[in-house]
Amino acid sequence: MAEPVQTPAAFPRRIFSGIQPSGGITLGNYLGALKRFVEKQNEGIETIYCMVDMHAITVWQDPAKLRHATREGAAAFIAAGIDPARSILFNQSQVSAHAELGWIFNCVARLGWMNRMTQFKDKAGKNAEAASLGLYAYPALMAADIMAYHATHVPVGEDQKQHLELTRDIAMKFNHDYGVEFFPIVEPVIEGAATRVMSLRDGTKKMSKSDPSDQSRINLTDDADTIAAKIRKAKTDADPLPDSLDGLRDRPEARNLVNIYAALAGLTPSQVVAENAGALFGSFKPKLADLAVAHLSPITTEMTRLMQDPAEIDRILGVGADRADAIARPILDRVYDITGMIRSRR
Ligand code: AQP
Repeated sequence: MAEPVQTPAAFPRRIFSGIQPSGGITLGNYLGALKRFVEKQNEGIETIYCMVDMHAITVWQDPAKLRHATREGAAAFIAAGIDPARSILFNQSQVSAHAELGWIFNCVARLGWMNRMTQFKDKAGKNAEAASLGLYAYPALMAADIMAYHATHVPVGEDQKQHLELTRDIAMKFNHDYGVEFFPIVEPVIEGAATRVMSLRDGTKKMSKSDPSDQSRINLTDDADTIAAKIRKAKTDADPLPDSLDGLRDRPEARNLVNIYAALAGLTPSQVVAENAGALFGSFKPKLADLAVAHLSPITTEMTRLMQDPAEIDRILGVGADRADAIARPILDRVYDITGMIRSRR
């Protein structure tokens, strides 16, 4: 679709992003998303972050586990450096504007667009008939999450790129159909050396919270020994590291470990390869394990401390939800007005 004429002054830079409490937060979520969220907050941009619990229930979640994962995810945000006084941090279901705008976007998004979403195909698998309607509609709710705040930039991992393109299409169609310049056209922010962290067991598969194998991922709750053991057992090959990235083209597992090292060390993958040319994995893996433990252990320790006071986490999420609602409600009221819905309650 063609880019509409934008009025940038009308849409000040605002960041929104979220993580599903569909399990524990992984190294993939951390490097692809959470670490970036902290950087954006520290750049002084207005940042709104969310545990997207309504997205999580698009596949079955045990209620007690969902509650725990939501709190644990919030603890991970704070432990990683999100300051709830500077960023808005809340859980999605406490701000009903998400669901309300989600419905309106269900009526804007076209079936043909939704049918192209590869994440639905991956998650629904062969038995798509048995998948929930929510899983299919997920990207329209995600568009609503972002547009409820007129967010202009969304830091995400590579896997969310297609959903952000759909968000742009929905915003453009809404603006076009109603003859307004109401929604901004969002920019994906996909940055860094590890925008797609792969499974430790299969370098062609994304590292994921819901992978049945715990060995496939590093969780932010893993202790130092577990992290080291998972990296030691990570699938690799017998060849040494090459002296340039070209030499990793057909070696997805090796490339993955190099990318993880680069993201944790604040280097580029080329620098990591140049510094470790000729090294065998027998020596590279312990270096990577030390780096991962040094980086993640303080976060894990702080998460454990925060989780000892769940009521305080709930309080922080409640305050964040009030602040989020104060931004989203007037935007939603305008949407009802634009779409012709009578609002006459006192
Ligand atoms: N492997 C990954 N590498 C880099 N970034 C990743 N993200 C997810 N996996 C990786 C990014 O993390 C943010 C939150 O993702 P999500 O919780 O909304 O859902 P997801 O993308 O479906 O992540 P998971 O871990 O695979 O969850 P499940 O297993 O429940 O589906 C997003 O910015 C995402 O790009």
